[in-house]
Amino acid sequence: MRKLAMIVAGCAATAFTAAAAMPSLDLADWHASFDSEAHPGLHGELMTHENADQTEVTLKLTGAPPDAAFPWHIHEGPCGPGAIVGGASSYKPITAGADSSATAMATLPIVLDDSKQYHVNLHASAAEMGKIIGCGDLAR
Ligand SMILES: [Cu+2]
Repeated sequence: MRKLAMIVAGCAATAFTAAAAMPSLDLADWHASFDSEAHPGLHGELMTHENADQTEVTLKLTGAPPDAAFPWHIHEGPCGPGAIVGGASSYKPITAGADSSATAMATLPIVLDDSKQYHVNLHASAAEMGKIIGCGDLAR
């Protein structure tokens, strides 16, 4: 069992690396960017990468308040209300370092539907989930 798990993990890592290195435009991948009125100077960039039946999501922030932690998700629909995509437990809050930058990754157990709209949002804090401080529509 242990050997099998290592082989599977190795294949996944290899496939991800090989695909990430490709310079071509991959229509399966989505991206989004946003700024924050609540935190002037805060900028977010989101990229997705489809990997078999999963979606690897990377969110990068610059200009964030140092040590701030923001819950974030991809939601269905354009910026506004919408269900969380891939389950809330797939996402861990993104935490800024002393240099005001942050990177978070999430692995969603699904692939995004080309016929749907999605957005990424940044919540003010775990205690203020209803306050959205940044939002960007996903585009391909
Ligand atoms: Cu959210």
